[in-house]
Amino acid sequence: MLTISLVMSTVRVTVVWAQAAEANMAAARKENKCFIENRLIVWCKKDTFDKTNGNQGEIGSVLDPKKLRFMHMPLAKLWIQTFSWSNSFVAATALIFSPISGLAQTTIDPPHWWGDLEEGRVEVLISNPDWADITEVRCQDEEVVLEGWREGALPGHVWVVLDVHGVTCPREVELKVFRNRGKAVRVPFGATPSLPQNRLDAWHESPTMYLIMPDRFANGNARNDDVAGMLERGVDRTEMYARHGGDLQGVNGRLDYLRDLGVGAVWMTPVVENDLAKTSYHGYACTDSYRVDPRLGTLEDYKALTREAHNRGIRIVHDWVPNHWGNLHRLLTHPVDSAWVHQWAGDFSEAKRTNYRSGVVVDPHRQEVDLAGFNNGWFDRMMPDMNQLHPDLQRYMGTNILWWMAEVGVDGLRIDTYTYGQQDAMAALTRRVADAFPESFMFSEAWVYGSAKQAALVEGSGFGWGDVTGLDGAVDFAWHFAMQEAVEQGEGWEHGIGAVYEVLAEDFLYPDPQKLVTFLDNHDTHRWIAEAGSEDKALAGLAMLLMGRGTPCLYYGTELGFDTRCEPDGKVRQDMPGGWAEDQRDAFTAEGRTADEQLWFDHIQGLLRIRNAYPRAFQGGMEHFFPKRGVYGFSREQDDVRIVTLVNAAAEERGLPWSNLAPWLADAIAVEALQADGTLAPISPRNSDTLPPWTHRVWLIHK
Ligand SMILES: [Ca+2]
Ligand SMILES: [Ca+2]
Repeated sequence: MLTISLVMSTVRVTVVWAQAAEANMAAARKENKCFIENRLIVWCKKDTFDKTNGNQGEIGSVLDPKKLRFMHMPLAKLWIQTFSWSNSFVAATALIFSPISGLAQTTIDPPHWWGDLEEGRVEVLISNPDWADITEVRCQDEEVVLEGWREGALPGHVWVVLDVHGVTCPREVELKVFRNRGKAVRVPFGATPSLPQNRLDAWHESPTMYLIMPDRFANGNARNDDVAGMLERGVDRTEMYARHGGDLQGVNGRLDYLRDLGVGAVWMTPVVENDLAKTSYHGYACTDSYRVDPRLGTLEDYKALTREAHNRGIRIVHDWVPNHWGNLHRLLTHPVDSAWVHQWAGDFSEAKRTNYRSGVVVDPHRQEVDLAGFNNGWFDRMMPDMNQLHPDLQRYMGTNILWWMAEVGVDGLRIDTYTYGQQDAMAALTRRVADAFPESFMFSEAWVYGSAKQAALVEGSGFGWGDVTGLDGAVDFAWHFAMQEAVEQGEGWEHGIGAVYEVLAEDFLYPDPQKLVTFLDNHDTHRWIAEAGSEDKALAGLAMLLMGRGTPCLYYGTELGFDTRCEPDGKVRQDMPGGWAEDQRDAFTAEGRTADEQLWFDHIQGLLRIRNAYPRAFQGGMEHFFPKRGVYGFSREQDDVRIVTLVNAAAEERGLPWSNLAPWLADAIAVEALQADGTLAPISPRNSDTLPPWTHRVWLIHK
């Protein structure tokens, strides 16, 4: 009897300790302080989180690794271990009182698949932290064939390969997961014969893209502003790093505004779940790869937005982040395999951070330690660096992005921090996407210096990874930096406006330079109007962006004259006036805009009206002349119309370089010039005409 009591006490103490450990873990999770070390999630007791930018700060001591072995162990497994410590009668008695087992949620990634996507073959990952003892997986169905299964490297995961190519009608089947104890658990899985008809035609045009941070654009559904169960609750529009309540429904409700402006594609910062305790409104710290963040809406909201956009001829670009996840991603808090994340010894420190030097990926003289530091370092302390070379992870990521494309019908992918992923693995991943959805438009974000480094990633360039990535284009940082130089230095041979010319002269590097995504600003830079430094410079830059070569991308709010500096980045992610019911005015309507806002709106709308009236001119080539005494110009052509853009980057009034303009005007029967209010007016260009400093002209030459 005494023995039994002693064992009972041991069990009780173990239970209490395990519950305390679980509570510690929950507390640490709440405080958003953890990272992965070896096979374990290491929860930190304290750190000095810098509230101003949310990125910096040293993490303090970690919990005793010996205890972590138990902390990481699912409680159900701890109970099983308890069996071996005591006699089965006592343990069985204790189990009766156990309220814990079986509470964890089961997930299946992806939850469904299509018979005609990758020939209907898919590998799914079924996970439940309580399942440390999976013995078998079965699927008894005539049309869905289970080809094989295997356990994950760490407990509570099982990979299952399914073949659904023979599915004749949409169906939901049950995958049965057997465990050591208890009955089989049924996990539903959906299969459909063919992909949904939710796509536009192949992406051949060069639409004007419009970048939106959905949390900051418009609040279409106040009911999702505060979602129970999320670590960050509620909204605070006075705090730049808090959530503001904008959502997918808000974007959906402003599609007519975007169409009226002339936008042809919407790229939103990531819409997947970002469940961190703070500062995850931006979407780049994914915590569930298969879920729309509930603060932004539901999967149905995302599909409805895409459908409505397509109805207006507007394409949707999905922002994909394969380089890093949020540290609280559900497959990191319940890890599949320790090798999925690049491990660094000790606590997080600056040594663990990536060196951000993108050029090393193509540098023939690089030291390997720099490449490893770049590739494997963490983008941020809350963003563990993912090891895309791991075959399981690479397949998981590829399947995941195909699922989004198929399910939602998105038209394109913007791939975040593309160079930071391991290059061979990233090329394999994007090649897989290009093979499955060849009609889509896929471009990398690669903050590199120089056109050649950009081109090394674009399919068809013939060097670097340019034969295998499947990428249509890249974000054009080379042009972006040259434009900064132009407004800073003005007239110049190789600098200033000369730098813009030199960048464009290197377009021979790309199979189709029109597919480079040009931009003046985005959510990580100063807003263009602030960067340009004067209204004239900013207007000229916008004309060069929207009339120039490439697929231009506007950052939301530029059309209203937003002019903040990225000091820090929260300041360039402000709310659109009128996006919230409580706003005093609605700048989405002409009546709600100030006169100054209307000036910017008219300018951009006028340019886009020309772009949309002559779409083939902007899909094709460009002719330009190198700057003459600070005056630069280029032309685009469609049938009997030539569209000429001129800018004087010099600090003084300059004449027109007539020997360059004469060939463009030789066959002109009429010329119109774009006015400040967005309308066109007839003009008669003359040799004696001059351009004041930093003014621009857009001419329509009818021939
Ligand atoms: Ca909302
Ligand atoms: Ca990386």
